[in-house]
Amino acid sequence: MKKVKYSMLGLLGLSMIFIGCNDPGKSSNGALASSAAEKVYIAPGQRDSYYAFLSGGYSGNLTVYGLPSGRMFKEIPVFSQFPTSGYGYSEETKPMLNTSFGFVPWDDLHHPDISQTNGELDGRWIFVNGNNTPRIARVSLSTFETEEIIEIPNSAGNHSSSFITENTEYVVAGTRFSVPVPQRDMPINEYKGNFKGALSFISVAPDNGRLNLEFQILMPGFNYDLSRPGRAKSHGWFFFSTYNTEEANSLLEVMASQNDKDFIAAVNWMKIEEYVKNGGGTKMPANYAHNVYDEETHTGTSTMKKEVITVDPTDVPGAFYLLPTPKSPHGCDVDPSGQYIIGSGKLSADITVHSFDKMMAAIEGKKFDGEAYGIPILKFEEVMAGTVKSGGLGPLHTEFDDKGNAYTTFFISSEVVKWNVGTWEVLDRKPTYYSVGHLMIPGGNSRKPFSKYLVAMNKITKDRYLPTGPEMEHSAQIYDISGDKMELLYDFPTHGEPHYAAGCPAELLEPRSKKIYRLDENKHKYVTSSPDQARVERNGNEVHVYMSTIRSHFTPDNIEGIKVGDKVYFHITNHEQDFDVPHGFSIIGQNTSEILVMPGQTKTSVWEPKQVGVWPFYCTDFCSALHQEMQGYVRVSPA
Ligand code: CUK
Ligand code: CUA
Repeated sequence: MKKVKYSMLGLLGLSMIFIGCNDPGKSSNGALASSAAEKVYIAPGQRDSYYAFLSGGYSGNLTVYGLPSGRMFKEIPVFSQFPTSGYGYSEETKPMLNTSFGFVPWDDLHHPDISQTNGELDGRWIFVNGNNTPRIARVSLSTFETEEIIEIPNSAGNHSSSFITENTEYVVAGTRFSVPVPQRDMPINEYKGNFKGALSFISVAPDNGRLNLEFQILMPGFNYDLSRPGRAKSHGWFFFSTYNTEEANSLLEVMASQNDKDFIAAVNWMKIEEYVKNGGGTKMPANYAHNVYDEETHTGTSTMKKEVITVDPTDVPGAFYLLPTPKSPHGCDVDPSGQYIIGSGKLSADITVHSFDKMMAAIEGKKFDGEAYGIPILKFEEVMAGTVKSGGLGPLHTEFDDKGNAYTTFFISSEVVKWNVGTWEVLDRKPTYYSVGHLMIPGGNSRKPFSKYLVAMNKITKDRYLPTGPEMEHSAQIYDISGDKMELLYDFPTHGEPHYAAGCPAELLEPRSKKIYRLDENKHKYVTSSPDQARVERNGNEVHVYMSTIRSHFTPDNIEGIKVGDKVYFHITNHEQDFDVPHGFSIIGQNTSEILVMPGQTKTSVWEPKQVGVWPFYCTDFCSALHQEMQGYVRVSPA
């Protein structure tokens, strides 16, 4: 492969010039005609027409917004401990953060993807990835709670994740870093040829969404950046962008002298699935946690898995090909028809589009340009469908509308460029403020986009809001894309770093998202089904308090017989059966967090009293006019 000199620093420097670039005729901040205000204004009592789920990046959480208002409705904790609800603190949710490395109460969440049926959003679940300690989570879109987390062995920097196949057969996770597989003590500079890049296929049970790591493909030691499923005509394939195909163990070298082209890896997962079903692949020891939150018992459990099936690409001929793609492609996107695979070389000005039909013909005609570790490299000219001469710099990510257009973000030139899929003609461009990463059109990553709004998620905020010390929240922007030209409507701050987002029409989630847990179906081990079952039980040093709550009382509310050195478990069952009436619980000196208990639910908080005395507890959520009366005492006697 040819080496070209590339000055990355020079390119990045350009961003400073482009930041703040003006659209002629608009004011310098991109603000618009007054009609923009009407388009995002949701009058009191009215509702938004779309849900948007933004990743929270290093917050570890997923945030829920309304479009077009940009109002934040909820923060769903996934890879974090979250005092607002007690997630990761309560006994029921602590197991969710278990890993083979122990309790890891943080991660870096990048890419949400909503479940699909026949390539269209079905709104059952949303899947997200944890980058740092590789994990995939499934969040319910009826409870808006994290229901399952599976750790991914043999992976590191779980970045080309968590994208799903057209019928949610699999949620797919690709490793960013290649690593020794299995992990072992070896010299880092022996990376080349020895490290492997694991691509993981995790099946999703159609009825309840339960995850199972079915197989891992051990690819050459590249970095696997992003991925997308084939859809419609390309259903059965999955595409992964790669960089560092040099297999350098220090990427400084890659920046200075980089391959002219890296690859998009095309993987025929249906072929591999069949191969594995017929007994193919190698069983390999691997330790990884599988954490499930059960809705009936309201309790999470963690199990350690011991084994994974790995697949060597050379063992499944016809299932793996490499499509040369210029300049370290970052984004890898597939259009709604499944015909075009878009690779955005982030150090490039142009966008490369591959054709699925051409790819199949090139495979048929064996139009190869060598191979890498036994995987055929297809000839660039044979698979390329076209190039978008964008005039921008640093293309990253692309989404689609329902009219045959694509929208690509440009990080360096800070803009969104709209172009036609098929003619590759640029139709419109609008600045972003500033340095945009991903963008999201509801359904824009499916067969059926809803082409009303586009949300751009920016990496730099600078002067957009009132300053808040040395750092500001990231910023998203809403564009109206219903007309020929995009129109910037609104800025809103996000929480954490919004890498990517998924959105859907509001009616897809209603009314199932208005959830009440039924008390008579509560199968929690420590449920208090009626107030007369409330009690205190001692078992050695362990004390179990079975407590019920209803406006505006805890039962029991005077607890005696507790001693210093005891471990007190407060199992609190919320007897409310009305929508939106949680009760909270907190006790003095608690070194975990308050917990919030939903109607019909049981949650457990642990308290280890250290001091003799009579100590109060109270409800933390203002629940009625008598909320302030919702309190009690625990008497703690000497050990
Ligand atoms: S990444 Cu952040 S801008 Cu993790 Cu999808 Cu490209
Ligand atoms: Cu219950 Cu306040």
